[in-house]
Amino acid sequence: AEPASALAVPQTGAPDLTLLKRVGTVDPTSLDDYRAHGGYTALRRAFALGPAAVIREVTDAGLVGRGGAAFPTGRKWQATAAQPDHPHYLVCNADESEPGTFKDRVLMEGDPYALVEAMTIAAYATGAHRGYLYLRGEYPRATARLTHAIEQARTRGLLGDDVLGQGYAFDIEIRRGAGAYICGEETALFNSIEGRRGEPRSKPPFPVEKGLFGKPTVENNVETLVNVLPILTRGAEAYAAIGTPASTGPKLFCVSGSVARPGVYELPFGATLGELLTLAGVRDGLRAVLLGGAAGGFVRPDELDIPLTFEGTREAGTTLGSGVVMAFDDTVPLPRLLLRIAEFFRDESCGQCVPCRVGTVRQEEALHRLVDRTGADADGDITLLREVGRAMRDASICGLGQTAWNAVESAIDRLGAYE
Ligand code: L3W
Ligand code: SF4
Repeated sequence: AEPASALAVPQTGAPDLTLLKRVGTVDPTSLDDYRAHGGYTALRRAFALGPAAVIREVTDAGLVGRGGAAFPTGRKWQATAAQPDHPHYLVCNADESEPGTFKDRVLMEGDPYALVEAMTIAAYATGAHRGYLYLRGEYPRATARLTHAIEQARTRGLLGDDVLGQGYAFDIEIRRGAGAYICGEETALFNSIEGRRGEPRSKPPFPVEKGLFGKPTVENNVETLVNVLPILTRGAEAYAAIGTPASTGPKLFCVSGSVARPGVYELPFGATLGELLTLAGVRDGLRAVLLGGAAGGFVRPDELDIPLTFEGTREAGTTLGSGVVMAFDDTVPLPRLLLRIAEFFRDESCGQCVPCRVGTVRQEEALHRLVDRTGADADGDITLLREVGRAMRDASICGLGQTAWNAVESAIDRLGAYE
């Protein structure tokens, strides 16, 4: 049986601009059914427009990356397309591993052909003829669905040497992760595909210039790519009318924890945290909400009017990340929760750079003392946490170390976790 993991909340007036519109409706194993639900109209439009105009549409739509960093997708595509070095590669980051994130799984399991079509458009726009889909190893159903969809698309001339009879060659290879969170970092992911240790590389150079196999590479998250379909079928202007000027379009939110109806919710950017939690049925006694996952930060119950946009969360001193909203009521022991987050980062650190390798251990030790109350000096441990956190943020090579102290810091400063 299918898990009840997708709760589509269509936006008023723009049902054909939603990302989840086919999830739960279309047969995910049938290419014919995908086409009957509007599939492959976006690719046809892309071929009619040509690569430069496709990039312009994506740029005008204001699409930014949905993996957490919100980098403008059109700029990334343009930079890759302009590289004289060849071949160009497309990599779809489906190594969804941020604690509390499960939106890409819902898209891949429920509407796999949408990702195949979107990857084909991204590759066409950026001059790539080979795409890699790096899929989280713990997602067997998504792997089976995408494997089947890719095979069917190949059989029907939608992948291969002559896509849709347009003389354009493109194919997709699936690579499965093996359980390491760090392989979701784009350059560690490239190393993993290349058969090396999954360790991040120093940036710059950015992947658009030197990525997979040292070649120009466009790397996008699953949700980012799926957004390209409504942009092309409805046009940049209609798409950009959704949300706010700085955060355009629809967004998927992963709601879990102390709520009656956990699941993936789709809302236009700009809805408030409180509106989303009301939809999910927030329980009495709400103590805190973790926004953006383990790499994000906590907010208080009196801050539920924060708008769910990149700029709104930034102004509120927190982050939207990849759309994680985890609610905790007052039965959850906060110090233990923080210790669990610290254990996660210590476990997942690749160990390549000292601030993160040592800092995540020191952070966990201090949080242990605070939980067990074995430390002689709680204030001293909090001072130590701040110093270690600053070193990790300032001196770590990649986002894992740079964000490993975010949640703990916000719990101390916003929630008074150890008062
Ligand atoms: C060309 C430049 N490209 C930046 C590219 C860069 C990358 C993207 C974002 O992710 C987030 C963090 C957490 N020319 C460029 C350029 N780029 N400058 O833009 O880059 P960056 O470095 O800002 O971020 P990042 O390292 O890619 C950090 C989130 O990731 N995170 C975990 C996420 C987990 C999931 C999941 O499970 N699905 O997404 C942990 O840190 O929110 O904001 O492509 O190459 N000048
Ligand atoms: Fe590895 Fe952590 Fe350094 Fe990133 S910050 S490269 S995960 S040790």
